[in-house]
Amino acid sequence: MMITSVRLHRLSMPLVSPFTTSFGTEHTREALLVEIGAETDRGEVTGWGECVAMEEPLYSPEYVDGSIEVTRRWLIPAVIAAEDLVAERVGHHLRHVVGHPMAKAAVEMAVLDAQLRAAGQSFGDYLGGVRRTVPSGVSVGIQDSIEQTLQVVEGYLDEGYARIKLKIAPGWDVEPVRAVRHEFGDDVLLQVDANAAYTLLDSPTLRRLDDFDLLLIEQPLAENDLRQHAILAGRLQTPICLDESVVSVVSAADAISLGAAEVINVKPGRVGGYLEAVRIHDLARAHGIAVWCGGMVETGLGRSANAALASLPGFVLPGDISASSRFYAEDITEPVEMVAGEVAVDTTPGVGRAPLPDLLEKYRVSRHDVYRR
Ligand code: SMG
Ligand code: MG
Repeated sequence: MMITSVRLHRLSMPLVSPFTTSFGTEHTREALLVEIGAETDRGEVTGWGECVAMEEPLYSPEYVDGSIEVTRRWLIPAVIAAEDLVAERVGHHLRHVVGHPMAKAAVEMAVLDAQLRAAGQSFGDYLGGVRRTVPSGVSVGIQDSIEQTLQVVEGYLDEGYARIKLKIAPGWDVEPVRAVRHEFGDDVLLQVDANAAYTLLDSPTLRRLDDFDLLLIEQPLAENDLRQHAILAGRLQTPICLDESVVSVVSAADAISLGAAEVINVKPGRVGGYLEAVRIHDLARAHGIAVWCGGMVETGLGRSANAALASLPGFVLPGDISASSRFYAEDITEPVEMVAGEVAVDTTPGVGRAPLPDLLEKYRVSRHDVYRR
């Protein structure tokens, strides 16, 4: 294909309620979308990608304004210069730029969306999905009180979510988990996410979580602490799942061989794209390591693409793939719905959803016309 135009859209979307993690509180999602116009042998198509970098570099080093800059100055010029552009080679064309996996992932997603729209193939079919719906888990932020936590969890269970993930931080761990287990019983699929807030010295506290039959504990220690995660794994019964630490298939291979991860949270943005995400899925599956699809508070665009990824056979645990309504009163695409604990995988060509023009305009704070042929 030949790229004929590239536009970046920076959006500011209010969240239905503040989302607090061990690293901060979000009130809005500062989303970044990549729109690529392309000429293919089957005509003109538009492809959309979503960059999952957050407003501030607190979850990972990337942040929205930096992603706009690196995409505009280095990533787009590199793909424009490529001959015979196909999605499978985007990663290769961008390999000289160090880091910035979330920005690269968004460019690759937009090219892949365009390519699949032209080919008439859905994201799920292309990636190798084997399910029509995927189980929908919900991520519950840190609340002001145990009482409020129980109320919020009850609401999500009543809606039908298949799994609850509680965000934890030092001082907010054993008690909320105990309360939720006690109130809702042993059948609730329950897990926790620390977003790297602990150190190995906290292992006595973390070991107390073994009493609550959690599916996993996600990213207890810092991003670079692979060896320490392996040591912690020997001290806990609760399986350790890595999120922030796994930034590529190489780091997934390191984590698996070190015994640092019994489970991996796969987020396409964090690892540089959906194609690298599939490689991690394949590697983990070959090692008998479970994976599940993480979430980055995506709009309907990224949410739909994540559901497609989660339909691959190695995604054996419910993902952080909730309904649009979990975060947004109004999404910029047709909203993603959760029905009886499942989200349907879109089957129309490409990602299957695109921003609705008037909503895109409503929530857009800036537009960057990066390229026009
Ligand atoms: O999209 O459902 C979602 C959010 C899931 O908790 C979630 N994501 O570390 O896994 C994680 C966090 C990263 C974003 S926190 C603002
Ligand atoms: Mg996480």
